[in-house]
Amino acid sequence: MKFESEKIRNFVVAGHSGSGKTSLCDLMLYKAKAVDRLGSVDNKTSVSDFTPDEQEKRSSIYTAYLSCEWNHFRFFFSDTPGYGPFIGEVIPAYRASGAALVVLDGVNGLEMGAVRAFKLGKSFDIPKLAFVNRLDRDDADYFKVVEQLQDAYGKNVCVPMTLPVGKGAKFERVVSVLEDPATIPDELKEYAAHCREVLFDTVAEADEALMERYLGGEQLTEAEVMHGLHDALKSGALIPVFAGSVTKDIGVSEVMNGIVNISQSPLERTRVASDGTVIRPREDGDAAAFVFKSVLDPHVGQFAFFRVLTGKIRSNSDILNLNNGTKEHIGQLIFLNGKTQIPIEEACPGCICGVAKLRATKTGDTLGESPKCHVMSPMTFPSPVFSYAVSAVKSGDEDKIMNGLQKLCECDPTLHIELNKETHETIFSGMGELHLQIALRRLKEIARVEVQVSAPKIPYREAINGRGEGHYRHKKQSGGHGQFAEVFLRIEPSGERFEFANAVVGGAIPKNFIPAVEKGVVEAMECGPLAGCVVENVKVTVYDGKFHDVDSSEMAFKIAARKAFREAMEKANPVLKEPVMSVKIYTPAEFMGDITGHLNHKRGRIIGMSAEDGMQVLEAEVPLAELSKYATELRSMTQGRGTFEMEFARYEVVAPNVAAEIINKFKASHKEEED
Ligand SMILES: Nc1nc2c(ncn2[C@@H]2O[C@H](COP(=O)(O)OP(=O)(O)OP(=O)(O)O)[C@@H](O)[C@H]2O)c(=O)[nH]1
Ligand SMILES: [Mg+2]
Repeated sequence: MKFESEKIRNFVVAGHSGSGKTSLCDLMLYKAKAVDRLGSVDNKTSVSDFTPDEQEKRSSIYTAYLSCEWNHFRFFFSDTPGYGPFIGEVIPAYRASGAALVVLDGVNGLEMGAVRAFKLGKSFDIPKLAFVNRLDRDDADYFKVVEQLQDAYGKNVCVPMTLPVGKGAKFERVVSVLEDPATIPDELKEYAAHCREVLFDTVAEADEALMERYLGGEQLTEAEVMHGLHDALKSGALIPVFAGSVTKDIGVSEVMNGIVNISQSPLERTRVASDGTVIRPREDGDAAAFVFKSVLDPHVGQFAFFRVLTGKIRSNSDILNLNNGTKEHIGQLIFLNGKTQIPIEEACPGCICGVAKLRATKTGDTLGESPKCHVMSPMTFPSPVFSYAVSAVKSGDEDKIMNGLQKLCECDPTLHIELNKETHETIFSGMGELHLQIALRRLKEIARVEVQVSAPKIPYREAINGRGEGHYRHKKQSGGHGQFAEVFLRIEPSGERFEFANAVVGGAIPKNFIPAVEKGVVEAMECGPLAGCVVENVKVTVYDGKFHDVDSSEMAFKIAARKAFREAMEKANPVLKEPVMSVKIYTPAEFMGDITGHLNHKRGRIIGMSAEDGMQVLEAEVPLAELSKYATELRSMTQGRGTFEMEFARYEVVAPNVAAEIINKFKASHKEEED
């Protein structure tokens, strides 16, 4: 099978969960005869939602890469999950695509998932098309959804290309606003004429010569209109809106034709490499491709998926990984239809294809036929908002778990794994509870290990508000080899994490033991006196001591310093500090009251409010300790429509009443351990 870039259309299907993206993709495959039988989400036969997890939930979890031929054009498209926490699957699909087809529910209209889909389209600078689906339902209202879109993205930008004839159960077909007005039902004539006028205005505005003819009353040819719409779509001046029902197979051919007729070919899509060079795709010349995704196949191992940017990549050829200089061998190239792999000989710009067993290639790398090819910038992903502390059920499985989790993180950049040095826990983070649970189920499949999870400990820290002095004489001189060391030190608050000064005069502590004193202090700082947390922001000055010619040792000075530091800490008004996060919450306006009230209970500070694409954006600072279940809480507070981002802001002193609770809890659990 060979492809021609001019005849490729490459798009991502995105939108809110439940709007019908997967059903639409199954129908497109069926209509294009890429499959013999129409797949169905409800019957668990979808080509796109093929994993057991997706079939069980009847909802997409992973992006499925699909392909079919329509009107002699090759479509490479992807069906993305609408559920917010699976954003790590959606971003790579956008990066690989040349346009976004945003699916909306004709009843619920412009929901959070659709807003996000448009926003991603804007940030990846790709044309956006809208398909208003589920218009067969009685309470659906196409015109209301169009109005919502126009309010959010511009009245003359979101223009209907097709209109529904009949409503609800009587919805029977769509008409194109560009077709002969005589064939448009009377009740739609005026609306269609208005849409046509806006479209013609848009087309004419882009071209002075056309504008002159248009204003002079001349008819524009169909080719001129299509060309103009194509340019307007490309520049973002137009978001064409289509009406339909996947269940009834109404309006879908019109969307597919629209994609063929007015969206870009991959040869038109220039990209900027990380060194600023503009890449203009061509079918000849040195080939380059961007690896946007890795998939773990239990049988084959790692599979790399790439989008060809320029030139042709062939099966059984060599290529360079431009990020690390490794020579890679491309074995059998394939493209996908869900889980079905279709072998191909060569791939041209716009193709989305995959290859197994690359040696040293990760997601975000660029492959190139020559070292002169340019490296593309990697993708950026939102930071995780939900974490588990994970540990092995069976001791000895720790390495297997770590390896397995690392592989999962390579496949999904919104998953993170790290060993927290302060709490000594392995922290597995992602975009929500369900996201992590699904990943842990995958871990069980690939590594055959069981893990247990708990809420991560908060890495509190301890600091001081005042100054303090400490002294300790360590002496064990009865029987055997004796031990002796004495240390006097003082501590004070510091802007640095840790400062150490030696103010000992006259050799009260010989110079060679000073490093041991510092080591003793550093060890003591690992476990503060209040709640056993790491101590920071202290300056320690050792100013006096005593030693013994025979019995003093490094060990003895370490012990003395440790104890002296602890005494000084207790006198220096120690305080507990906690990590505070900057939080950005996106929500429909109706939930703002509940969200702010809830944040107040969480010791949160509201920093600001604004509006973005029809959503309210609330910025706040909230202690991490209050956010451990926020991803889940926000979902339930907003019926799944609110999302949030967070990042570390700073450590702040914990209010005394809250600190007392934490300290008491620590002391109680410590006592239990000692008992
Ligand atoms: N009435 C009606 N139902 C539809 C239509 N299209 C899809 N559905 C149903 O809507 C439900 C959700 O459809 P999906 O295709 O799974 O939706 P999705 O957008 O892929 O959802 P996520 O994968 O969760 O993001 C299924 O039960 C479909 O049968 C339609 O045109 N009309
Ligand atoms: Mg789906």
